[in-house]
Amino acid sequence: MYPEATGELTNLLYDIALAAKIISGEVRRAGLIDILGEFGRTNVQGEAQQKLDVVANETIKQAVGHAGRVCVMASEEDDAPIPVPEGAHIGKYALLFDPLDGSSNIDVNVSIGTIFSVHRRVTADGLGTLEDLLQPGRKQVAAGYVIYGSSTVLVYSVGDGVHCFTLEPTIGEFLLHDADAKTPPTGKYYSVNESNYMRWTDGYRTVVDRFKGLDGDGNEKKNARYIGSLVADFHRNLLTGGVFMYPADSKSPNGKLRLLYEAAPLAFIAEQAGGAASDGRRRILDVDPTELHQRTPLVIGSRDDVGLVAKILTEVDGAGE
Ligand code: FBP
Repeated sequence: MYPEATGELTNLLYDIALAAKIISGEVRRAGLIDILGEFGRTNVQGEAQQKLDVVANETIKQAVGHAGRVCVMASEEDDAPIPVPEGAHIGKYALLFDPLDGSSNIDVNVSIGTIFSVHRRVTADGLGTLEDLLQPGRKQVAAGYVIYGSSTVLVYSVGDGVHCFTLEPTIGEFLLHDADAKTPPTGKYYSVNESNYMRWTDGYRTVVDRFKGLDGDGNEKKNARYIGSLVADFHRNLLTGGVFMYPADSKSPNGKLRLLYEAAPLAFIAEQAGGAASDGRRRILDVDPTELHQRTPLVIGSRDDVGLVAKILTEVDGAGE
């Protein structure tokens, strides 16, 4: 397949899978071990860190940092780039990750997940830098996520389709269950936190009114589904078709979700599955990052649904800058 391949990327994906197995074990026993609730610290996002956020973060840093495939890492839970531990081999990849997505659902046993993005380094050698991390999504060499739900599922792409695995707990291995996942061009679900409706632009209100069949144009109505864990909402829509939105609004003018370790990796997966992802106007994978924890509006899922949202936003809110 890739004659120049060294196996380093494959091994990095194995390192991430190992971390996911450990995190999955912790999540499954969460109610039995002192791992629920707040850790007592606030992260760079201004959010109260959950104990499981910290456990997942440390697990990934340990499993990947010492394994010698990366030159630098970045996490939702760490302000600054994470250097490779002293003495560890310095690899050719940069890893960005959200160690535990869906924090508000951790303590209530609702699906949560881990999201990751891999870039090839752009700096020559030595320890990697911010430059290796601040790359547009189209430059990703791999991306994916893990869902800790009724089963633990790993979904990733290296730019050659989307592959889905389920963790077989009796042997502790991820087994392939879908070699080439595809998302329908349009779907039956829309997913958005409607409690923010009054803060949205007229464009986003028009979109949701349309999906509810309130626009009086007789367009087919969609059904609403919103779990409040990005990975879980994304995964459902990936399989069944549909569109997830986290708009910018009067309180969060750049949206809530993070570009580099939430929107860009999921956009990579969406496009590889035949879907699409935008910030309402631009293709997410073409957004050039300027900050490690920058936020972005996100519209992601079935290609025609994402296209329809962009069309309505342009018609109602104007083409923007
Ligand atoms: P983190 O939990 O990683 O901070 O992610 C943000 C998130 O929980 C997403 O998973 C989810 O889609 C969104 O925030 C929910 O936000 P809200 O509660 O505002 O709808």
